[in-house]
Parts: sequence; C-alpha cells; structure tokens
Amino acid sequence: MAEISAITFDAYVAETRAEIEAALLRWTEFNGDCPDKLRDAIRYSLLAPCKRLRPLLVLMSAEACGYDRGQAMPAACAVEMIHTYSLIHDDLPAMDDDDLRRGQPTCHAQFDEATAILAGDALLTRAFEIMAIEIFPAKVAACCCVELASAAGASGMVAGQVDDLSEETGSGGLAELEAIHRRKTGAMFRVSLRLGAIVAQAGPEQLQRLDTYGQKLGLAFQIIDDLLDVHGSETAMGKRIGKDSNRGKLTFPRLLGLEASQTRARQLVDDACAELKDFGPRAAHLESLARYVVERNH
Ligand code: GRG
Repeated sequence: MAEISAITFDAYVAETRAEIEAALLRWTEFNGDCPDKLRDAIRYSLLAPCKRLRPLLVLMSAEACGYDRGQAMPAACAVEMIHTYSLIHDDLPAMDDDDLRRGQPTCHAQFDEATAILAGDALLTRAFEIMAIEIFPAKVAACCCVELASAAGASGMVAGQVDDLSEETGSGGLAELEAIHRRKTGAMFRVSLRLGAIVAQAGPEQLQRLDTYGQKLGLAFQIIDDLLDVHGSETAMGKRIGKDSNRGKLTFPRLLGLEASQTRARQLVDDACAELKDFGPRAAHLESLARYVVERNH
C-alpha cells in the first residue's frame, strides 16, 4: 500500500478534526431552543480538545470505500456525540468519579451532576436525530441508526460498562478482560468503521474487512490505554492516570506485563492493517491512524 508521510498525515488529521469540530458546533445549536446552561455543558465537553479518533475512523472508512468524506460527517459526529456522552456519564460519582477529562474539569465538576447527566442524555438523543435527518437515502439512515444503537446500547458499550463496574476484584483472566473491552471500548471503534462503509454503501466484503480492522484496532487502543494508565503523563492524557492499576483492576499490563502488552498491541495493529490490503491507497489514512494509535502518548 502507498505510504503517506507523517507530515502529510498530520496535516490531513488537523484539517479533518477542524471540519469535525465545525460540524459538531453547528449541530449543537438546537435551533436556539436549548436552555443556555445545558447547551454550554454539552459544548464544554463535546468541543474540548481531544483526539477525535472515532469520527476520524468513520470518515476514513468512507474514504477507503471511495466515498466523499464530507458525506459521512453526520455519522462521524453522531459517534463522537455518543462517545462524549459516555465519558460524561463515566466520570460521574456513581461511576468512575473523576474530576479531570480532556484536560479540564469533568462536566459535573464544572457544572453540576444533574446538568452533566442531562448533557449526556441530550448528546445521546441528538446523535440519532442528526443521522435520521442528515443521512440519505432514508434506508441507509435507518441502517446507521440500528448499527449505532446496537453498538452503544444494552448489549454493546453500556453492557461493557456494566461488566467493567462489576469487575472490581481483578480476578479474571485474559478472555474475560478482552470480553469486557470488546463491548466497552471495541464496539464503538467497530461501529465507526461500519458506519463509514454503510454510508458509502460498500459491499459485504469491504464491510467485513473494515469491521475486522475496527475490532483489532479497538483492542490495541485499549491495551495502549492501559499502558498509558501505568506510565503515561496526566498532562498529555488530560485525565487522571493510575486509577485502574491502583484499584487492582484487571488490565492488560497486569495480566501480560508491560512488554508483552506492547507487543500484543503492535501485532493487533499489524493484523488490522493487513485487512486494508485490497483497498489500495484509499486506505492509507486508516493505516497511518492505526500506527498512530500504538505510538501515541495520550
Ligand atoms: C454508557 C453510562 C455509560 C458509560 C459509558 C464506555 C464507557 C462507559 C465509558 C468510557 C470511559 C472509558 C474510560 C472507556 C475506555 C475507553 C477510553 C479510554 C475512552 C477515552 O477515549 P479517547 O482516549 O478519548 O479516544 P478522547 O477524549 O480523545 O475522545
């Protein structure tokens, strides 16, 4: 596959992030009909500086299928809205009880608990509204709504959170840990790739390859996240670190050790990239993004 230089890739990512953020701003105007405090809380969390990995994956997946990335923007923003809602709710005292996210006080610390809960609720519902209104034809919009609901819902991300909250003793093994992350983190990575392909009306083989890429990348991302929780920088990460390891939670470095975890993540990324072979140069951004995920420091 044709490689692209790091500088070209960085410029592409910076430009695409700016496009994503402009669309997120536009789609959180709510026709001027949202209470000011609620809209401020939504935008405070949604537009805070961060990686935008999932929306980038949606757009790059559509691109890999030969589609104009701008056309996939509603699905990209919907995924980012759901991801942000999950972070807001995950940070609440009833869940992970965190005070720092995306380099700033968490939503409930900055506003209040009720506002943070409602900001999350509003982001969750807005995600589906945007896809239903902005994706054409309606059949594709409906398919995207079903896919995202299933990935984010009671047998996807929410289920993963339930498993994670009940896994406080750290007594499980690798199969259990991977099963938790397949739903908690992996489902949103996977659906990002699927949505890009569905919007582009890709065939079943391309959809399957991108799906597999997404599964492998999601797991690699989580392994690196666990490693950064051990030796990352709080400033670079923009969130508290050491919490999972200090609580004795089940993590990849705890089960495999630091070096083997790193090796596993690299292998997963190689396997993910192998799925892109038949897409040719149109998948070059997906390959670069996968490499970035294992090299990142935040
Ligand atoms: C559904 C109520 C409810 C909670 C959601 C999945 C989840 C449960 C919460 C997410 C919290 C979490 C720490 C998940 C692990 C995945 C992870 C490291 C998310 C952070 O993603 P990044 O690093 O964040 O892509 P940015 O800020 O860059 O978007």
